[in-house]
Amino acid sequence: MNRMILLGVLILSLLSAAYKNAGGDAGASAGSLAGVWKDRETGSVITLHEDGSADIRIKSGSGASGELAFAVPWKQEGDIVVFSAPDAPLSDLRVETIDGGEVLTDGTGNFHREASALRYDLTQVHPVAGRQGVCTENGYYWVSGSGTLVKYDSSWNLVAENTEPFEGCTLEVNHIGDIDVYNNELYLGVEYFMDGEGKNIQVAVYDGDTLALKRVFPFRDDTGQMECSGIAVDSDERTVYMTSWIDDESSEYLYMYDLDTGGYKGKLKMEPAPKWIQGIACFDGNLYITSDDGDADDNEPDHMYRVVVSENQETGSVSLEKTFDDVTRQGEIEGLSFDDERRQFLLLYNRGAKIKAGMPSGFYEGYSEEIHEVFVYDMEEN
Ligand SMILES: [Ca+2]
Ligand SMILES: [Ca+2]
Repeated sequence: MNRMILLGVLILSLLSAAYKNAGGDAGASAGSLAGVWKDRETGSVITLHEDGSADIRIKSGSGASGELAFAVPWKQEGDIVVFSAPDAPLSDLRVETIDGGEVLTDGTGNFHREASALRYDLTQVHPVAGRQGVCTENGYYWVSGSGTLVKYDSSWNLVAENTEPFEGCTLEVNHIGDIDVYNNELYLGVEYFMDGEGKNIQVAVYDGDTLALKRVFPFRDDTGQMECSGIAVDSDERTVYMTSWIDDESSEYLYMYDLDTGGYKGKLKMEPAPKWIQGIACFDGNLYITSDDGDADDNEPDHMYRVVVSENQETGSVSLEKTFDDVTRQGEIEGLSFDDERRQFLLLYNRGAKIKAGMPSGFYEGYSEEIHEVFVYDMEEN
């Protein structure tokens, strides 16, 4: 109880210092209030998850007293957000609409939904041969399956294929996740994946034309990484980032390797960390992560999050970037890529198969096979 009273006093004092802002977030959409809400004055963040749980992180404006974090259940009743814990200090938060935007407010402080700087307009859908990842460079596209690599030209005609991509790997591996490309070399996180867990995780580099293995980064078994679902090259920071799909503490981190030497650089903590991560990409200095956090059984959409990395590469601030309520049928979100030249965003999405422990297991009604598609979005500044 003392902790809750202390929190209540702290929150009231923080909120009373928050400014009133008449401008709403134009990017906010109607419907569920789930998402990341931020008080721009203090940096305090309330994350309302669609499963009914909420993470609340209260920061002081000056940074003097640091940060408090707690979790409570929440639900939406009309324009009021109700936290189920009866003595939760934020139990009377309301939702107001200001200039078309939504603002969570207790009357003194305003939490704005973190809107994306980009707008994504779906323009094309291409069936592809692979259920894991996608990347693009110089007008070419590459797609990974769990154990295959294919290359397409700018019109999505197949131009190369490797059905034995693990040939030449010295560690036992059987799985590829999302992939990336840099200077016509493909970057893969390869691993031995079984029953939802990975081992022998390693960065493997492939030729962008022949799709043959060229080299691997030195193997490290002491990083704490339990699985590799995706990989991204940040050429400015000379860093290769790896994600983990497993829902445990190890997947709250991004694992970093030196692009030039292949050496392990350490891990970066995501705050708050998305769950069931399937892919990662770097664009305009930020990282973007796809998360299979919507249950296809209940027709829930999956999401993409933006990660702003701190200067020392120790933490990343996470906010909701896009809700994929525009795909053909809800299923399993996978890899992603940004095409800087064409200002396009590419998303690999699977539909039709029921997924158990990360593996296809039977089909939904009307499907006799799993369908893999790349959704292409034109990007505009918001
Ligand atoms: Ca995957
Ligand atoms: Ca899903």
